[in-house]
Amino acid sequence: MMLRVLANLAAAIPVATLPAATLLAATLLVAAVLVVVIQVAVIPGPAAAHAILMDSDPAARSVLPPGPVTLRLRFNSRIDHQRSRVALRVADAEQVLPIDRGSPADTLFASATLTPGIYVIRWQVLALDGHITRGDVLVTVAGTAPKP
Ligand SMILES: [Cu+2]
Repeated sequence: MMLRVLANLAAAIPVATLPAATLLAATLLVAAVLVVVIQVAVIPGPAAAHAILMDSDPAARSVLPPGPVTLRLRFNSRIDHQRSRVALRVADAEQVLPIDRGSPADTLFASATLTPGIYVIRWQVLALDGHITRGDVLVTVAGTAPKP
């Protein structure tokens, strides 16, 4: 992103306004190249800065009673809520849950009403480094469903 900004700045300078602009453009190009070199040198591996699930509520493999529940998934980094997804899988049916708009930068909140069964909370998030990660949180809802 920084590189693109610098490159656009360099490209936007008209060649006719030489020579100060040339010097500036050259400086910006050198800076842009340096940014790339530094980025390549600093990034330790493909897993850097991916969003990793830190904890969830309900916790993985927990057993909870039926009824309304607020799901909370907290990650190690900020995530793009618009391009992230939480779905609930039960008995081969998948339901995408709306993500609460007020969710903090590193957390997804979503609400659901659960009846007894084995659920997979399937999350997919876009971290700010542009990488998508996904995972499952398995929970069991035990007990008798409330009578309608
Ligand atoms: Cu990443």
